[in-house]
Amino acid sequence: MIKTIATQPYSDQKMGTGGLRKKTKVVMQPNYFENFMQSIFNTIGDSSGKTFVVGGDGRFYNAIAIQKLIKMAAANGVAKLIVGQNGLLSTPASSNILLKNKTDGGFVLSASHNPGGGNGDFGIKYANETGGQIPTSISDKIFETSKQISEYKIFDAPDIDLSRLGTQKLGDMEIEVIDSVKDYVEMMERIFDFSAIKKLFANGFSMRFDAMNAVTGPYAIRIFEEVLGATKGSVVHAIPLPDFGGLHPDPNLVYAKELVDFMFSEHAADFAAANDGDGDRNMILGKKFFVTPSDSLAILTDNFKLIPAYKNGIFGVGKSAATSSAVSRVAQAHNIGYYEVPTGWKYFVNLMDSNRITFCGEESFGTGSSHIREKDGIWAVLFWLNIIAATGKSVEEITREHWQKYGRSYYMRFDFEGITTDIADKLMADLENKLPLLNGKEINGFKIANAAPFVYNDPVDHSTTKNGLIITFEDGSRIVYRLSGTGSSGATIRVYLERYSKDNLNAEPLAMLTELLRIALDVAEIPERTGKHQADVVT
Ligand code: VG1
Ligand code: CO
Repeated sequence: MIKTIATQPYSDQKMGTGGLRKKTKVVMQPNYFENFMQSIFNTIGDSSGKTFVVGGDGRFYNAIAIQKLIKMAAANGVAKLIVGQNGLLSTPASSNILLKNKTDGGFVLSASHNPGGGNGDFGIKYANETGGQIPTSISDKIFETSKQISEYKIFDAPDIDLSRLGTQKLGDMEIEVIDSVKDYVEMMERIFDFSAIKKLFANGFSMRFDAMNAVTGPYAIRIFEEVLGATKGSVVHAIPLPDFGGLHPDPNLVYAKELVDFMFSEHAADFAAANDGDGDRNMILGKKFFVTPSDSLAILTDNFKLIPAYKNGIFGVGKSAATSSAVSRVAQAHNIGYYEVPTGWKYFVNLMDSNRITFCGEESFGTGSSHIREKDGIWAVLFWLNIIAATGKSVEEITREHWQKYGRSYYMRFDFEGITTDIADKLMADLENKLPLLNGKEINGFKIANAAPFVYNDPVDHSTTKNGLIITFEDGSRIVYRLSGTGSSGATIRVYLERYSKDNLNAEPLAMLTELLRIALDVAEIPERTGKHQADVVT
């Protein structure tokens, strides 16, 4: 019943910032998905006795890919798969199940915040026994294997019924279909003060949660409406759809526009949040108020004592280099560890495993803690609700008080999308060569203190990663340049700007950053080289 199928290698199965991400049409090419999965199984080596978690965000092609994955796992000698009902598991839920059951790894079929559907994107995130996505050293091996693959193994059997909870068998492999939501809710109940949040809703507090027609709908309905008592209908776009109903499930000011418009209208709720396709990102909004993810990380960290699971102390905090420095001031004030890592959650895993950090976050709407090894959208939302319940303050009050105490890091990100790869690569290479000449220079009143590539030395496995170029000015302002590693066509240049003020707390971010933006574009020659005078997406 195990078939060995001859195949030709593809040359492009290299994982990026968060797994393999491609156009759905690319993944649907003959044997494309099978090649990639077999490359993973070959890299793992002996799978006998091993257990893996399997789920996805429900996007187009999930249903087909998951059946292939199950049959290939059985053919490759895997002992057991734990699968989310109907193939659904959010990325954080998957990490939890992986850790809770001490399994050997997990697969989330998702391209995260990228659009789905036949003309959208598809992806595969692969985590190992740490509960986090594999380090580059392993993904490089998988990539090398994929370039030489000549056959794959698959079990010849009818499809597995994933709607039925409980245990089934495929050959010698056990398949346990589990409730996608239950374990996750139990974990959240252990972390946060659910009774305080219940009281908040019982007293009429209103909330809107936008699941963006992606995986978090069922989690959000269960937690916010059924368990915590938010009004029915508080969760919108709650049914996971294969094409996300045409939405681009990226929770930011641009793509979650409907929610943003609602929160800046007269009918705004007291609090709102959105999550991305696979449930690891979050956006936090108050009434007519937006919290930047960098500020959110700083505010959550500053308030750790209000949360039952963290009240006895936290180890430290990590942020990606591109994220604003707001949290560094909080770390200093609380005298806790502070780490800056390259972009991508996998870089936090060693820091969490070695008890160096408890919280971590990225400017790209990702926040989380060591309760799992992925960022966690609903966790961040519950953290905010818990702070609101404990303090009786609004999102805006909490944020403004934070600025009063620590000053404010004005922060924005500008994305230049759809650039020819060669042009983007050359732009970054030329800019890197130019950096040493910039040191000490003054441009339009901004004096450069340091200009260098960001290089990270992992204190645990001692690996070195170079990602992005950073210009730091004497007043603490920063420009960070990076190429995106999650796109599925062309290149995206990301420009991150930050400027700190101790006492000017109520300015418009763009007004504060206009000069820096001009410098950033000039120095890298972005308009000249890309033909773009404006960013495609500003967040
Ligand atoms: C982007 C973000 C990064 C995030 C990654 C995965 O990567 O900038 O912070 O970790 O997406 O997010 P890039 O390389 O395009 O900048 V998601 O929600 O996969 O899982
Ligand atoms: Co995501």
